[in-house]
Amino acid sequence: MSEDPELEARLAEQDSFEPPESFVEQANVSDPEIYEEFEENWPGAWERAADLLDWKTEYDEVLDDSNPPFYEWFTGGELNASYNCVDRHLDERGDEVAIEWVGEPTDEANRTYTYRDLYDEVNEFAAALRALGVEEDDVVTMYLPMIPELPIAMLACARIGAPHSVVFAGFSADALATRMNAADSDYLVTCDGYYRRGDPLDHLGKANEGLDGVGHDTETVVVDRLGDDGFGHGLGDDQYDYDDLVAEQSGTAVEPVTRDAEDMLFLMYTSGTTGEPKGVKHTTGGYLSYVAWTSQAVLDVKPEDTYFCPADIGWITGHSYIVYGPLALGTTTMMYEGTPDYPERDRMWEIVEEYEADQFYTAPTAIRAFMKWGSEYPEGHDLSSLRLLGTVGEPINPRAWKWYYKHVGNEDCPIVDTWWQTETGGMMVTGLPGISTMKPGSAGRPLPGIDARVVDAAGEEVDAGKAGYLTVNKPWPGMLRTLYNNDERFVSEYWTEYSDTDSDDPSDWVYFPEDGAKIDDDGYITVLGRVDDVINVSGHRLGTMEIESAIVGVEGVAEAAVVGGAHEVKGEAVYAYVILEDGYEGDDEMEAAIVEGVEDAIGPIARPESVVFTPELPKTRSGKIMRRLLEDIANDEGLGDTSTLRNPEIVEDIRESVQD
Ligand code: 6R9
Repeated sequence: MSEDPELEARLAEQDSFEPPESFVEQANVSDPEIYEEFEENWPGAWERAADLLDWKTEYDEVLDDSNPPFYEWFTGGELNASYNCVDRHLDERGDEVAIEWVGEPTDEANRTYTYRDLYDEVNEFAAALRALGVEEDDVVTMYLPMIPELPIAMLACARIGAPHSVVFAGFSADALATRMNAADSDYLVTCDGYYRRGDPLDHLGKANEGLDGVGHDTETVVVDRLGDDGFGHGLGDDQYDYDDLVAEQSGTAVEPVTRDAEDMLFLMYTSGTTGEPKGVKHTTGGYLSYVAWTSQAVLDVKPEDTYFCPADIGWITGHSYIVYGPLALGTTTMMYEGTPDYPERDRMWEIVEEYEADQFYTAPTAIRAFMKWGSEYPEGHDLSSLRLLGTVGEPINPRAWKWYYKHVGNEDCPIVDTWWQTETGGMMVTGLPGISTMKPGSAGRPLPGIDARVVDAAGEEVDAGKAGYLTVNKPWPGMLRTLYNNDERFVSEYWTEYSDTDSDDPSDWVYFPEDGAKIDDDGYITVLGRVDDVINVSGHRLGTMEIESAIVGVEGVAEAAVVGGAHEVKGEAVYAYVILEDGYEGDDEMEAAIVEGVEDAIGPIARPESVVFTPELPKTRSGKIMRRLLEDIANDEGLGDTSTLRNPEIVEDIRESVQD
């Protein structure tokens, strides 16, 4: 598969691709009628998703929409998520692999959990959590990297009806404390450390620092990941060793508690327009059916597959499409601890080859990095086991799409470009791989049963080719139910722009995801990116307000504005414009202090790509910072309309300092 100029030229010109015949023949979903089926029988067709689960008590109603936007799905139904992801597979698949874990160090053995092993450890840890005092509905926080104890702890919580709140391990101590305080969470599961590009990282030190900022008593379980490489923090009061707790419960079985369909399965904090992260609440019945259904229909997951998504479980993608979706279907899900370039830039392909992965689901930022590194890395491996490729997290440009299609998929695998959000629980706009024509750069049509549209500011659908805003005009089972303890903010964040908030008619309520989009004549949607103050760095959502408040917290900083600017690999990068107090110098030291301030408050992913010191910020006459202008400067795209600007001359000054 070396560079063939003729082939390259053909690919460059081709703007639509049919699903490969070999794929269509075996696809889980191959009948195009499915779109009509959902349209004609809505919401009844959603039973198809619920039918993928084992219910302890059948539900009475598919959808209760009597109190929009507080929709309820599969009401009256009862089930347990841990039972559905583990126990029910034991009879037929007890000896099959549930989780295949690959650590970053290459000289370390992988860890394989069959469904039976997973059952044992989930039960033992569930018993241990109970022994610690965890009761049904207590929020358990997890601050864990990509180690098997993370999904085990999630499933153990689900078993005893304790919602989990997973905090991405790359987030800072402050971020951990904020989330534990917001959820009033008394329990933490964390670990001593993990490996990054060959070096052990001290994680417990960071967790302990976070715990110092938690305003109530806590109990902490610590997983020993590093062994001899650990940092010797020891265990404090109210801290317990994971292995000891599990050993004490050896062989204990815990009856899965019966949960209502609408009971909370987990919380996930995500960035929004204001500084406070939002606690997105997902439920047991609707969420689990939705991720099982989309894993089956879009990722084409079958029980005998080995499915590989190298995302982090600390993000929603990992919750839905490493843990809950694949395990609900009884497949083998892979976990990889480290970075894709360690020890070499072919680590992903080495794993795909060794474990004969059937699917590979990653973010465009990773694909852009692979492309930059060169096609020799995937070409050095036998990737013929792959049947389907997927992308998630940000728009993918056609060039990267085609590179992925050719050099990873060998033109043999459909690509699903899946648009969705933490709030939507699962995929919303994407092709069905056995049915849909693929158009690189466009996510595709909304999935069956999903009523997504592209509208103008007045809510009218826009013509093909015109940019507008994405909306979702009907509820769906995987949707968030509210923001934790904050129904008001739930309504104001998602349900005001296009809804009649006085109405109790569900057709007057429209979900607004805060993304821009356009639609073509075939109904294919191209998502253009966020229209709020959220920056998408390497597929990770970061709030500008959170970053700005971190910068303003640095001594000597008077004011800051943060915007996203285009970045070759990350998609967007953080650009910070900073005004200093009198008497402070915009020197390297100050820049380092600002970068450190951001890393401490949020984590290294939010680190500014560049810090520009400026005497003023461009503002409108009403005093609003003109972010669009700063974005243009970051992207060097000209200055747009400066006529409403209070201080137009400042723009040129900023531009000059960026170019310095
Ligand atoms: C799953 C996830 C959500 C935001 C979303 C949008 C962007 C996600 C995309 C995409 C274009 C895609 N986004 N998938 N943009 N094409 N296929 O990423 O959740 O972290 O909550 O981010 O990501 O802007 O609003 P989350």
